[in-house]
Amino acid sequence: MSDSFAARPLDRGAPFYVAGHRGLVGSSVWRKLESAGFSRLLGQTSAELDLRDREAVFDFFAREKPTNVILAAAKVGGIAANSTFLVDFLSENLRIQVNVLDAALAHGVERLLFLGSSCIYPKLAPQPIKEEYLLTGHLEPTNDAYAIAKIAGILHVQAARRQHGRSWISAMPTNLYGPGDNFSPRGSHVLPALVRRYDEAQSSAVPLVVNWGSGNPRREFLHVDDLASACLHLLDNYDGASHVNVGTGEDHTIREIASMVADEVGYTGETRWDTSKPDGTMQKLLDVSMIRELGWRPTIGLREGIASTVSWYRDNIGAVRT
Ligand code: GFB
Repeated sequence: MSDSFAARPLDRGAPFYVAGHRGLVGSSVWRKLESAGFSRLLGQTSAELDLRDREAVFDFFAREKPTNVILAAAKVGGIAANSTFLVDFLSENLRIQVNVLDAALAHGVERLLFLGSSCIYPKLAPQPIKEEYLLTGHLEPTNDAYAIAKIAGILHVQAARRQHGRSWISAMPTNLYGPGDNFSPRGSHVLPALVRRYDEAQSSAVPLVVNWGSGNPRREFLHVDDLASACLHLLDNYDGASHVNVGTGEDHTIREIASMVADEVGYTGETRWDTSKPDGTMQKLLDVSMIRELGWRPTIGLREGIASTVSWYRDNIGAVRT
């Protein structure tokens, strides 16, 4: 790729802002950076800094002068939330991104990583999906508003590279899960929803569980701690214009995922599928050759990841986001 340069490993002593450090992704990134020896991590809760407030964001960057940034703050949710709160997903994500990226540009941030999502790709993209398939077809309607905001973020980062020579990059993770996820029945993604539903059914001896859709769509799941390690790997090793897919390269039907979760929680009752609920896209498996060539691959297997998520959920049942 012509606009791709060898990156130098980040300075572990430079101020590093993790936007969204309390979320699923940001908290994992924070733990990863701490364990990798970063000594000046900056984080703000949404009560301390509302990223939709442009003036407040500029004041924060002027005061703290971060050298490096990971933009993990976003309004996120599963298929129901995405297809219901379209304006919120479009508007809030655009405002957060534009404010953080503009402030980072104005205040000289050197390395920045923007996080997107695999839903940026066309609904009917050939599988596995290569980075270059972006903007080659229509989006999946259940998450088009969110996807358009994320696509704008990718373009914003590329524009900062082209117009201002910034060494900023973007990563596109596949479906994520792990400790600290949102387990709310209406707002969550499928994996935490299944963990909660099957765990509740098992503990109350409910004989029937009803999941959404047909169970036939295929999804690729990446543990959030693997994503965090990929983010640091990319910042240390990659400085190119193309966004980079981050996934495992393997997918499963939702039916298979449900069965793995049921096994893990010890549920032995019946499962049915409510086909009045949307399936969403039938497959979005990422082509992960690019990140593999950059020397990264995931280390947490799906069964192991589901087991640790179930155990985290059970330990934190009183405090999970509902
Ligand atoms: O994880 P999920 O909400 O998001 O749903 P997407 C994945 C699949 O699981 C769909 C099925 O086919 C759902 O119908 N499913 C079954 C369930 N039971 C449930 C349940 O109880 N809750 C949920 N949520 N799903 C999202 C996008 O799409 O993926 C976002 O809306 C984002 O924009 C995210 O990109 C990664 O994979 O369909």
